This record gives sequence, structure tokens and C-alpha cells, in this order.
Amino acid sequence: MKDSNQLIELLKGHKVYLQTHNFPDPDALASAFGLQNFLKYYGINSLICYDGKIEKVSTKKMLTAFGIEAFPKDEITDMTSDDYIITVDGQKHNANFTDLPGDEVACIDHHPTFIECEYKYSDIRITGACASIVTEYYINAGVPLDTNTATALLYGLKMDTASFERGVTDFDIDIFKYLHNICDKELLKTVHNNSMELDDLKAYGAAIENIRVYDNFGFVYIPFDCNDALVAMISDFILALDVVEVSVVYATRDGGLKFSVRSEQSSLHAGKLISNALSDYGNGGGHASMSGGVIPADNMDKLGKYRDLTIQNLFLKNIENATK
Ligand SMILES: [Mn+2]
Repeated sequence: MKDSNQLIELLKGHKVYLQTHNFPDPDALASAFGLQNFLKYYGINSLICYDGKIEKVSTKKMLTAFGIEAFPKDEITDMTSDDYIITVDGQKHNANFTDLPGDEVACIDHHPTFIECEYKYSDIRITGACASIVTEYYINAGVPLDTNTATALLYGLKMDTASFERGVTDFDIDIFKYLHNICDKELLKTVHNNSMELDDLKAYGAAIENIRVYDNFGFVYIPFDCNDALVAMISDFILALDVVEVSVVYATRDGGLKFSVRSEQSSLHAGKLISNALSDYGNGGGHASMSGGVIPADNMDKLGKYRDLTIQNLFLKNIENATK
């Protein structure tokens, strides 16, 4: 168990930023918000920041619903190398984590580490959501958790675990029980409904039209720009098919390709699969059950004339190797 006093002592007297991974999702924002309020209890003010955009309308709505203030990096012009950064729901050196001027002194995350980084305070645990780790800070330190913050944390936990069906641990369930008793159930329902956007339907349509299934491997290309969250949603959607146990979904993105992989097979690690499959063309990584990656625009030529076939073969070859 981590002693949050160490974190408080470390931050005292410094300007503190809570940086989430780029293109933050509900868990990243809820975790940063929860941590921000936790630190406030000790008189430490902090600012939530991120690179990229908040693309989903539902995630933007979440900010309004819970009163979360988060700033894109372009709006933060006065950060210096003396300022302290806590990386939340992500780690320094990751492809989805922009290196800002501040000093990354602390990390609170629930993803596996791909590139080691020395933090003065590090709390990295593999759980369903980063929000669970942040909630435990309140419990262990006996810091009062208000209804609004609890509801935000529960929303993050719910979203990141696909309503407790993905990557969920006993720890997450204990935390759920705790948050469930405090949260505003009506508010949670309001934020949770209305999460589908009209544009999403277009992507679902393309997925239904383009899906190819080989054994229990589902493969979808969406021939237009989709945000990261939507690519991930389509991947979950494909996985819901009874015959599909591994899904690979990719869409056009900034001239390159954005990938999302899901695996229900315990013998097939989604993070390793994408990392290996894309190693010569781009990068990727993630959990055993879910992962993501990109092929940047510069490397698109490398895929050759039969791009989709090349990609498909990269994955099939690696699936074959992994399950040998
Ligand atoms: Mn997360």
C-alpha cells in the first residue's frame, strides 16, 4: 500500500499539474479530478492538463456534469521545468503521453509499464481503472469524499471497465461498493445515457459492412477519420459477436492509421499482439484484453499496394506465433 503522505510532502510548495494521457477518456479525467480534490484537502492546488483533444461529446458533457476543469496544453503557457507534474492514467515516455516542460515527479496509473521512468513517487497497479486507485487514497487517508467527486470516479471506473466486464479486479469491485454508497445515482444515469453520437452510427455502419471474420478473429477497416474512443467502441462492438474472440479495428487518422485491439483469449495478450504486429510500421501496446496503436502517415508507403492485406497478415502471423 502506498503512503499518500509521501506524495503530499513531495508536492508541498510546488506548482502542480495533473497531466492525463493525450486525448483523455472518462477514467483519465475522473482520476485527475479525484486527485485534484484529494490534494486540495491538504491545501495543495493543482491544474488538470492534457495534450490532444477531448473528442467525444459524451466526455465533454462529463466535464460539465461534474464541474471538471481541464486545460489543453496550448492553453497552458506558463509551465516551467520547476513545476511538478503527476502523470495520471498514463506514463511518461508512452506514445500517448506528450512530454511537457514540467518535471514528472509522480505517476499514478493502472497500465503496464513499457518504458521505465524514475519518479519520486510512483503508484502503478494493474487494475480496471485508475479511478479505483485514486478512490483508495481517500479511503486510506480518511479524507472525506463528496458525492460529486465520488460520482465522477464511479463513472470513470464504469467506463474503463465497460461496466465491470473488462479488466476488472476484486479491488475495483471493493471500490465500486464504496463509491456506490456515496454517489448520485440520478446524475450517473444522466451522464451514462446519451453517450452515443449520431456520427458514431456511421462508423458502426461501416463496421457492419466491412467486417471480415477468420476463425474467431474479427477484422474491420473504417475508411474515414474516427476519434480514438470511437475506434475503441467499434472494437468492443465487434467483440460482442459470438464468433469473435479477438478484434482488430483500424481507421484513417491524420494520414496514418489508428488501431484498437481486443482479446477474450487468455492465451493472446492484446498489448503484446499489437506491439509485435506493428513493430516495423508504427507502435502499439496496452493491456492483456485491450490495446491500441498507430501507424504514422510517414510509414504508410511501407505497407505497399495491398495495404489491408499486409495489415491483416501482420496480425494473423503474430496470432499464429503467439498461440503456437
Ligand atoms: Mn484508464
